Amino acid sequence: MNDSASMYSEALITALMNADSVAVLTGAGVSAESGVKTFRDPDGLWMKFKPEELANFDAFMRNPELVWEWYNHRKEIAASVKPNPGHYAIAEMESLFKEFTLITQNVDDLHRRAGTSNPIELHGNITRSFCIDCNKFYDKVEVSEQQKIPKCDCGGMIRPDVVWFGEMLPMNAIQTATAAAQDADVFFSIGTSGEVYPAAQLPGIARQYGAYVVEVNPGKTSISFQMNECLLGPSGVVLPPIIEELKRRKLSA
Ligand code: BJW
Ligand code: ZN
Repeated sequence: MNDSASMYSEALITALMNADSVAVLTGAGVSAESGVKTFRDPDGLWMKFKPEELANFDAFMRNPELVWEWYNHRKEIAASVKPNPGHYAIAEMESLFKEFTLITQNVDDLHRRAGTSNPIELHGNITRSFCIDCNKFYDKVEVSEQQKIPKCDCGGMIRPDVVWFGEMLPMNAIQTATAAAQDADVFFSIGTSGEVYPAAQLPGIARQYGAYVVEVNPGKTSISFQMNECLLGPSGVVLPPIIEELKRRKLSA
């Protein structure tokens, strides 16, 4: 395995030059340079908040007001920050390969805002909500001092459209993501600790099916051992030079 502090290998560039199909899995680390907190880093969200009190359905039923307060706060942060060079480098990859799939665990919508056309959102999207009784989807929900928990036309409680622990991932999303991992010639795992399943299985599936698998992360993770190459550094620093080099080689090929 090649471990390098941000410098990519010639093997990676060769694999990318020969690749028809590239897939990328991202996690919270990709948005860190935009100012969105990760979950499990020393200053991450789970250091301050308990997942069991906020990110599962029972917690929502016990205290919907608290859960909504937390998600409204995060919605405001997501809306106020901007995509960073890592998001933009990933968005550029779309035009460089015959097939490109972006699979994200992030709910902040920053990949779409950076120009990725059809991100597969494994854990939902914080900008959307739905009614727990009739499943009606809402793009915008109103909360106020009087109404701290948004209510549906049917009277049911509305919840954020995110996937909490113990909940199934959207079937179509996980199926498409698994197929993309199986089909990929090169697979990137970027800014994720690899702690949460089933997303954390995807790099291993890609490797098993023959992809060249690359991790981009400032540190080692619990899935680093599955990689062909680990690029140690922030994604906004590591990715842009790879894309620039690839574009240069493709132009002169
Ligand atoms: C940088 C950086 C920079 C920093 N550049 N990088 C198999 C085995 C074991 C357990 C399970 C299993 N299958 C299912 C489970 C249970 C559970 C699970 O995985 N538990 C584990 C924690 C043990 N999974 C589930 O419950 C899932 N559902 C499911 O499997 O359904 C089927 C089922 C149902 C019932 C019973 C059994 C099966 C659902 C998981 C839902 C996860 N939801 C959350 C919250 C989403 C909403 C929200 O945002 O509020 O998703 S939890 C949280 O973790 C969020 C993230 O998407 C997810 C992953 O985190 P991520 O993105 O990796 O972030 P971090 O913080 O962990 O890592 C950041 C990384 O970035 C670090 O490595 C940094 O170094 C790095 N970094 N700066 C690049 N600049
Ligand atoms: Zn309803």
